[in-house]
Amino acid sequence: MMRVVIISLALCATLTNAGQTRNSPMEAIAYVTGPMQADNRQVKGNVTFTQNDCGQSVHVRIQLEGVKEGKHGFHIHEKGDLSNGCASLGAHYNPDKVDHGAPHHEVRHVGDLGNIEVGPSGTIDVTYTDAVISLSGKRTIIGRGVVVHEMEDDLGLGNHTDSKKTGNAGGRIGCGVIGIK
Ligand SMILES: *[C@@H]1O[C@H](CO)[C@@H](O)[C@H](O)[C@H]1NC(C)=O
Ligand SMILES: *[C@@H]1O[C@H](CO)[C@@H](O)[C@H](O)[C@H]1NC(C)=O
Ligand SMILES: [Cu+2]
Ligand SMILES: [Zn+2]
Repeated sequence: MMRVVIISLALCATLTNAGQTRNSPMEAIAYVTGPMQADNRQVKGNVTFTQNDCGQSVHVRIQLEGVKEGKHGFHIHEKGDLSNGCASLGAHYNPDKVDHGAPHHEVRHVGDLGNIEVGPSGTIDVTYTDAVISLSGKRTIIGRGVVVHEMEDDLGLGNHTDSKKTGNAGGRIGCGVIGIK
């Protein structure tokens, strides 16, 4: 764990001039929309990301409406290309080329943020932190995609053939590109 922290600090340091440390938090936002669903719902909202300094955890705030009640896979995907809607955002952001997992697993894609759980209102406003994603350095999520899935992410624990690749979370009901706020 200590080694991971030191490496991410070193990656951040290459971005700033020698001797300087960044002291303003970085903020990013993704405006999220999705295709009209069969039940006439449409996912809409935003996801904001705040990182107080290099190598620190990222605060993620997810505010969405129009989501079907239940659990939905929520990931960072590798591309920021919406030319073919959510489909062109590519696969889960996975620079380490490892198996899909849960946010708290040792082995996970960088983009694996687990599930969001939406109540009967279809709206959600949830905030949590993640220590693996970053808003700066070589493995920044800026310019990549966020995707809300139709189904629950099985966190790599299911027996479907896609479990270790995507969590078998089904189609993409909402998405956006992460930009600097
Ligand atoms: C994000 O979405 C929420 C809920 O729809 C809205 O209240 C808020 O103003 C939005 N924030 C931004 C920066 O667009
Ligand atoms: C595993 O597969 C079996 C048979 O295909 C299925 O009935 C079961 O629900 C699956 N379990 C999980 C956790 O997906
Ligand atoms: Cu996904
Ligand atoms: Zn994944």
